[in-house]
Amino acid sequence: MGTHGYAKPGGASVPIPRDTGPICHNSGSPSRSEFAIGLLDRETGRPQAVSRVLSHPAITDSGTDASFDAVVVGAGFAGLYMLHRLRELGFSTRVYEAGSGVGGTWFWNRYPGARCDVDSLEYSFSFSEELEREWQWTERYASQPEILSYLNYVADRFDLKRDIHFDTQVLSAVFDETAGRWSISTDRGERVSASFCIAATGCLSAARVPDFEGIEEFRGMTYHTGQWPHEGVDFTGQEVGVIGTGSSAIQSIPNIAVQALHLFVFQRTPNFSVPARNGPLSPEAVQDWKANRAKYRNLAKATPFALLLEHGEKSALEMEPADRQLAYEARWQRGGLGLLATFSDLILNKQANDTAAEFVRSKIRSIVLDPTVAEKLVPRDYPLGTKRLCVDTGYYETFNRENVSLVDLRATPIQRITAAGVRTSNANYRLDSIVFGTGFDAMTGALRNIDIIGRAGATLKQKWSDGPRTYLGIMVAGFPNLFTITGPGSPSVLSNMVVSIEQHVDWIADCLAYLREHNISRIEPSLEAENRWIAHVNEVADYTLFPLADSWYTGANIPGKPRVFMPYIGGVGVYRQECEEIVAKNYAGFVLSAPAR
Ligand code: N01
Repeated sequence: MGTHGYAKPGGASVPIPRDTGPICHNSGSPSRSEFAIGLLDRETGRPQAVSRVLSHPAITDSGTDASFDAVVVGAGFAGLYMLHRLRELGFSTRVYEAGSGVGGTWFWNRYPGARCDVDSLEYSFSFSEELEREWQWTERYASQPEILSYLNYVADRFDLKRDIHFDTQVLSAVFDETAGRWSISTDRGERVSASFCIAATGCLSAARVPDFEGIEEFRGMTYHTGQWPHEGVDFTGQEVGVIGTGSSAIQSIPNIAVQALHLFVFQRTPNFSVPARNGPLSPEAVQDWKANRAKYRNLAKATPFALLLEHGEKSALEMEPADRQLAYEARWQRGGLGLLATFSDLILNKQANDTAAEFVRSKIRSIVLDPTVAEKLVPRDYPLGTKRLCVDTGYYETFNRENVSLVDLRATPIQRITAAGVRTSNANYRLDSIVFGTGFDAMTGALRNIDIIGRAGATLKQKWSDGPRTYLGIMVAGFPNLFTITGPGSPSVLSNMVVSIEQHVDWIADCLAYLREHNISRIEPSLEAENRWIAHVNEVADYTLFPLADSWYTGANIPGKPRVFMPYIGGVGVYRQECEEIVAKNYAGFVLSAPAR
């Protein structure tokens, strides 16, 4: 058993289990399968049939168009860096990307006000010192257009686009046991084979519109924040409804409100949000970062969330109330996610969390002038931070505008969407446009949308029917040579994604180099290692307050999705150390096999 692990209150730790056991390989063949697609028509913004399902034939390795060492699915931060590393190692690689350009999340999420709520200097690649010297971020938090420009700059600078097939969706990936290769088919009819299949599909890329009755009858325009039209949307003179109050809606609502004739915000669950306090980056901050980048990058890697937050070491409950209040106020004034790190136990101890939650509640009451509206905006039924803490610019203030109304769906639920707008249990709202800020089938949706068939004809969908199962969030037992960058079971969405992406990409690239060097053709986790890892992921989550919330972290936002806490909350520092130790022990917990003779 390992000696390091996730720190519990009181200094004890949850040990990370270790495994080296082997598994047997079975044979089997793929079968016909189905592939589900998104809900809003990307060109017209109008709803498509709610459960349109295509079917396509399963494929085998024979008759493929081309062979590669690796196929990478997705050209966001993860896919781009993966391609770069594979190129450096001399692996032939093809990348498939559903969008018409690079960027992934930052290609699709173009809603008004979209920006990252991690500091731009930290939310950027660290692998190239030259790149860091060349690129200038302009604001504390980079806007979506600036991040997309950055990713295009990266793709051009490292000449990555020539290996990326855009506007191409991967439909299936089937492991051919005899050949020991993946067969990958796309919606453009391409079929290629590869020794390694690497999913860089993102954690929040399967946009989701709830199955509202009557949605196809609506005569106005509909938009999803995660599939926003590239040419933008002008809401001037319109009655607009935004459904949802998660991070995306909270960023877009203040911007839509200044355009719309009237904005109705349909809120089911109020969210905690803290001010961003965005602004131009000072030349001093940039200079300091550039002078000390290596030190800052290394520090971030060892922190729980890969963020350079100042982590308070005391319990919130040790403090005198007045001092505690001053500490929260200082974080509130600084802006951003740092509020959650004010004390050491805010995500571990409900009583401690209550002090922070009450602080934010009092802020909401002080900002929102109408006390009835303020009370509706106050979150009550989950601890602060256990649904993703939102970061806003003027969100609560927006409810002081005369052209903004809050519709409390807990009191008056949506009954249906009509031709003219939204009908709740007590009113009809006439709308020109509906914006769905209703989130994503997070962490597993994009992977489940691909027909992935591993050994013995086992499908990933079946394997994950009770929740995702992985080893380290990187690989899945039964699916040899398939890698999932920031997959479920890794810190991913509970960290600065770019840091976690770089860590996974480097781990995978080093792994492929190791396999080549040792003439190993196949790698796959043992079932025992996977089981122990998932038990550990759950055990650690259960030490925190996270499971108390109905969040997308647990799949609770999707009716029928198994309720499992999907990311690893043990901390990126601990996790990185674990990944490195596994490698040092010659890939403990993985089964490595030589080519068949
Ligand atoms: O999605 P969400 P999001 N009827 O799932 C509501 C990242 N991100 O796109 O809470 C009515 O958080 C749902 O209500 P409820 C970030 O990690 C980052 O906003 O389920 N309402 C909720 O209010 C974030 O967490 C950034 O009751 C329904 C909303 O829709 C993640 O992406 C910016 C409903 C969905 O909120 C996802 O954020 C944006 C229904 N049937 C996003 N179904 C930055 O870095 C759902 N809702 C700044």
